[in-house]
Amino acid sequence: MTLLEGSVGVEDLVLLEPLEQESLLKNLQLRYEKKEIYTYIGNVLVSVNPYQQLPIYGPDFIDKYRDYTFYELKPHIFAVANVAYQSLRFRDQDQCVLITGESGAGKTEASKLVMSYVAAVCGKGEQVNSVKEQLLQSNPVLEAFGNAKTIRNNNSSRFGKYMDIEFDFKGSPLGGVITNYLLEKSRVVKQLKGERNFHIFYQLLAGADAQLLKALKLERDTSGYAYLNGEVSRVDGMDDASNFKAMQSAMTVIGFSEEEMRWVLEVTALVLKLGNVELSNECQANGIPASGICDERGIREIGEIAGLNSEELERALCSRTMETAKEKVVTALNAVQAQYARDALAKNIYSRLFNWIVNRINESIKVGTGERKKVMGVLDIYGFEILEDNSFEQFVINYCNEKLQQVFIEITLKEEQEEYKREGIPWEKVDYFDNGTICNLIEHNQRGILAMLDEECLRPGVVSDSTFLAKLNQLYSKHSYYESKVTQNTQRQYDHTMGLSCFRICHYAGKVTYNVNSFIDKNNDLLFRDLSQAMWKARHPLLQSLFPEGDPKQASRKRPPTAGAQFKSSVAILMKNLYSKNPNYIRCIKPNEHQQRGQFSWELVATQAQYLGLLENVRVRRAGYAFRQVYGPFLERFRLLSRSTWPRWNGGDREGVEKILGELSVSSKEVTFGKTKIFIKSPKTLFYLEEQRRLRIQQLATLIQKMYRGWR
Ligand code: AD9
Ligand code: MG
Repeated sequence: MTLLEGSVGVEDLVLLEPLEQESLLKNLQLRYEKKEIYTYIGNVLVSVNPYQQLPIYGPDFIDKYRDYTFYELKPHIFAVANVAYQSLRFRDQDQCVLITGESGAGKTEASKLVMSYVAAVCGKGEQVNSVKEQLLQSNPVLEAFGNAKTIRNNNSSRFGKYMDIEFDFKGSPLGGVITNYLLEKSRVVKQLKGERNFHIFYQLLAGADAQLLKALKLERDTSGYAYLNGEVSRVDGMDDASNFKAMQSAMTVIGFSEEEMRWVLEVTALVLKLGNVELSNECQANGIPASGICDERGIREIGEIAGLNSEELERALCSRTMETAKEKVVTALNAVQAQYARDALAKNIYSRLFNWIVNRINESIKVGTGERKKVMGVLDIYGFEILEDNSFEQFVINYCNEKLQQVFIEITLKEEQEEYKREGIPWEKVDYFDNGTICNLIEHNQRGILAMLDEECLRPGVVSDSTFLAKLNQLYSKHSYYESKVTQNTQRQYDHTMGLSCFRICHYAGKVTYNVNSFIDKNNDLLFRDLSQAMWKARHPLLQSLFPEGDPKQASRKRPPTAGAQFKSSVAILMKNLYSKNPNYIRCIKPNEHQQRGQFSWELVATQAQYLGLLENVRVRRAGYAFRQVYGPFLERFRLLSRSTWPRWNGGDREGVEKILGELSVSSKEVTFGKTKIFIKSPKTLFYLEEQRRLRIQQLATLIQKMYRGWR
């Protein structure tokens, strides 16, 4: 097929002619201009963010997609959701829907569309509807606390999310489990120019009535809060007050009690108020500057909300206790150190509150262990990030994306080849980039960057970000995917743009330069014991429960795992989970940097298409086959199309399939017979078969009607 001017391009990139980056982008652009935002690569869905509401998600579309097979209708996210759900139900295969793409590409919207489609087609009844509502209503709650306006996306998810939805044998939802990954907690205390803090703070101030604000000791005006940098308080098209109401009613649906909801808002208010606690070098302890609190009222109010003695809180913020085997030594912190401690406390309270909310939702949607379940996982995780200044957060986010790419490569590409091998079908080798070496560079148990970082964090003596970097530079001086200012080997150009405190990783998606500043600190993620102990003493039940390590009886001397180690192990669990399921891919693309409808920036899409490996994906698909199925079910479905196999067939499955395709004169170039499966090259052939089947069913129905009338 060629791309005709004025047409909407090809619906499946496998049919593209000629196949190259240019034609692939042209096809996406052509379709985007015609508001056709979805395109297939075989069973992978490419989705380009329309930045406008399209009339393609209503009940009419749900009905359409539930009744047809994958290739019969236009490419659509509902078709992917439908295949996943139907395979879960009728083939007894656990599914996962992997949604990837960069910030603002449409992952979260896609995940909500998948969830709402599945909710619309799965089961009925009061009990089932209540489970569905709980699952769907988890979104507004998590978005309020975990999303924020960034430069790239007005509703950017600042955490990764994986949700398993569990079904019974009839395909009705029973409940689910949400796993969250690494909330960007640094946002609580500081935001970039043009960005906001998490939505909930603005929602609370705009949406709470006067009585609630008074009870929480808050003022409505956002400009009075140091943690809401004041520069942007409103987002175009976003109604914080009504979102607050929606969030509250979502919490009620999920099953949060009135009391729990009050606790959550109190802890949120507490974080805001903590930001306004000004610390200055007002006292002098033995001639050394020591910090003190300027605004006594603020700290008193925090004490009242938290059920804490405010003097004790002040002491915890302004000093640090070092315990040795023999004695306790209390040192006064200077203002800078105390501000650091205050911010660390705010970040910790907020991120622990977020985890508590996720756990509380999980408690409500949890399914009993006795039942046999089928599972559909939906992954909406932060996309690959290349910012101007990349730190520890970008490092772990990009590591996660590197792993997801590995899953994609291994499953889609390697599996594809291996299946042909297993089925005894000739295979033309397609070269693809295997990113295993990059994953190893980061995660190798002894020699990986994360292991080096942990080693440095735990090593006694003077450690710093620069000793960590020096270690990396020494270890990876010859590594093909590692670069730094001092490891320029003979093949590489000396790079003047890279700072001395930086290292660079050549990720599958592009080169990213990371600044090591604060890597040690962020990986350690330690909160002074004085603060956790003070929080544990709070009479506020929720706040207290967030700091179990503050309990002097419980406090173990054992160091908690580092942030990097925790992330690595949760990624490993995620990967294991994904490998055990049948994957369905949605690759989201962001068409422009301005969140504008109708704009298609060629350069921007080209970069994404390249690192999503779209062309490579099409090549593999095209060298291969768009459709394959085990002979038995295929014969069962199309048996009625041949006189030899209908109404009865006593031969083998493969022979039956041969008979059908022979009788329909399907070209031998179009199909290949594997050991256990039939392989069909183009979606068109499959579509032709489906069409023939439909006509035949109509014909049979008319026949039966006639016979029935005859009998009467
Ligand atoms: V981030 O990595 O969390 O920053 P996402 O999740 O990839 O990012 P998101 O789904 O939040 O992006 O989409 C960004 C915005 O694009 C949404 O707020 C919508 O305004 C818009 N969008 C995305 N998908 C669609 C769609 N299918 N229809 C209409 C859409 N608008
Ligand atoms: Mg998102």
